Amino acid sequence: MKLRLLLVVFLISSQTLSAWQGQLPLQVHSFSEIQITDAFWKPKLEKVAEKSLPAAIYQTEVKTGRIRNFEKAARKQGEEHEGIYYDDSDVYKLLEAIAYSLQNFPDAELEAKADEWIEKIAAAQEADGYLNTYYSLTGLQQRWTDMEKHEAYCAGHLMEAGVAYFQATGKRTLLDVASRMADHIDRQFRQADRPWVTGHEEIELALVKLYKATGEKRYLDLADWFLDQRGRGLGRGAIWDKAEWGPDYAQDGVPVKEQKEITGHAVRAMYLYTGAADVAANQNDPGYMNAMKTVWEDVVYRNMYITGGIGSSGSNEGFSVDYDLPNENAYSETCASVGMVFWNQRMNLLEGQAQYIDVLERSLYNASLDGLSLTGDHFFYGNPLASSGQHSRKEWFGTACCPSNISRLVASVGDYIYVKNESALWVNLFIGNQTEFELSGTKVAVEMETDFPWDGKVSLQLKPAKATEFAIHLRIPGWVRGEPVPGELYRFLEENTSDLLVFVNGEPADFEVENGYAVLERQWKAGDQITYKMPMEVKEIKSRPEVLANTDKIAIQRGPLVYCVEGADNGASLSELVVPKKVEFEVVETQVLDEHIRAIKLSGEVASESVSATAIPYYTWANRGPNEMYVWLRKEK
Ligand code: FUB
Ligand code: ZN
Repeated sequence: MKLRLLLVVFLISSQTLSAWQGQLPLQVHSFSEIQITDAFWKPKLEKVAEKSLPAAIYQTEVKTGRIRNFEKAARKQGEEHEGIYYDDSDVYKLLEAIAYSLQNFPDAELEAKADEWIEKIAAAQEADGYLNTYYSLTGLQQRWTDMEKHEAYCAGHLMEAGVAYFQATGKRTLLDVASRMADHIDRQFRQADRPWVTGHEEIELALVKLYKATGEKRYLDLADWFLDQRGRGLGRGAIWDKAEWGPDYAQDGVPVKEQKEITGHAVRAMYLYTGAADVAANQNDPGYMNAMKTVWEDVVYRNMYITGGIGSSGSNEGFSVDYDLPNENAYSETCASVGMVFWNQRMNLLEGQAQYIDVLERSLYNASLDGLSLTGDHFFYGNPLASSGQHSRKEWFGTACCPSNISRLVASVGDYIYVKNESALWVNLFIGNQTEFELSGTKVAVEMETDFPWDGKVSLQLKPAKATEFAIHLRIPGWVRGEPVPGELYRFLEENTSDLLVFVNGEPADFEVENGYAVLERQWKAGDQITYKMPMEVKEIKSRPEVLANTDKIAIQRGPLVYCVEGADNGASLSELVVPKKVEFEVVETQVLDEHIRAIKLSGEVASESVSATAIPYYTWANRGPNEMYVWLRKEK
């Protein structure tokens, strides 16, 4: 018995290793090479440009003192810091979102505003490269004394912004400011062998971006050094001193390569694992990946909402005990869902497995998008799965991490459509676009057309410059394969009745299924067309019995979208709704504000009484005033 177990372990780890020596990790096909033409996403990119960014700019420089802090730090006249010690990060994250948006929609006025801010940021940098307005204005002698004070977190967002703005505009000022701060940090800690555990992770993933943008290997080494600091009893500061939190709150209880469970603050965890995956990908080091696979299962199998949201508990902004997934009190921070998108993308790059995109897609289309109002200028910080009417989207928050996070994600959503290597491409998300690849040495223009997520038909037009052999991997979503999420936290009530259909030039195509993808490998020529049709049945979902909040309840999903019932469509007493055992679903085209959607009308009888209700996609709720809302609905036994 023991021998067999050993053999299995050996086979698994040797598979992992051989994968590393083969075609993995895959590469992101950058959104900057993609033109989004999609009817669902393009208006969202426009809303971010036209509404979200101006709203955030107004809050950042007029309503709050975030930009004034940089001006004051540059003046060095002992003026007071305004706001919270991590507010610089919001300025940087907003600049990153602006950089992405400028690539989608060039805008001279917006670019001039960003340039103006960047001059102010550069002027606030200390002579030794240090940059943090909180400490510049409250006393530089206190800098780097409390690991919880987010200095490295703010620096990370500065680096992400510097890289993004350089890539968008070719302008180096912010990138150089970020590099000087990174050099300062490297001298302070890694080169000085001075312990430092980042209380809020972020700099790790940012340093990898900085390394890739500058080619300076020391930034990658510094990222790895920060990861390696964790779990060794080196953490000092407010969170470590707080008895109910301790090191696990900041994922500092165990060295990263030995971690097995998800703990603590959800956003911190997501940024940590994203950074660890980035370092792993650039160092061909399977240590981080092997640990993260177990942590990922802990998240997805036991601690994730059906919306893809995570971090159910408000008290620690993070994880609670397994299966503790309350609906009305769900925290499910927008930033944590954005982090789920980042982390799952990296896991997919490392392993080439579609299951990570199943989770990414769920978090993106549901818990993340819910963070942004349909008007683009109001935001959710937490994303509950039930409401008695007490929740509403806000213009801004005291801690304003979420608005710029969802803005940067939406503006760069093209990053999640494809991944590639030298001789193959993987279609991960179904978003209408035009782009060009270089595959097997040939330029290949690709055009994707679809009405997803409302319709499951996707067509791909291929135009290689000359007939060329390469492979196309089409993701077969879990909700097509009959498994809403990897693991058994959620199951469909009924088996699937139809399957994926794939056609090449109108003829049914044979395909191998590999790692959750339909693989089409052949010589492709200009004009070839792939069409595939994913069934978009309305599905009822139940959760594991351990999730007590969902006992005797079902949720409704169609395609990647989780649905909810809201007072605006259903009047009062929604909490008394019982879904008939034999329920009929009808998909109807309608609108919520200016958003064209497919609603689902459900009807039937419960105890000889007719019952009917209208469900809308979860991400569209709370756009018509405060309302009752439920994702999980009582089901007739
Ligand atoms: O601490 C900075 C950000 O504020 C975190 O990522 C969010 O969870 C919020 O606490
Ligand atoms: Zn947030």
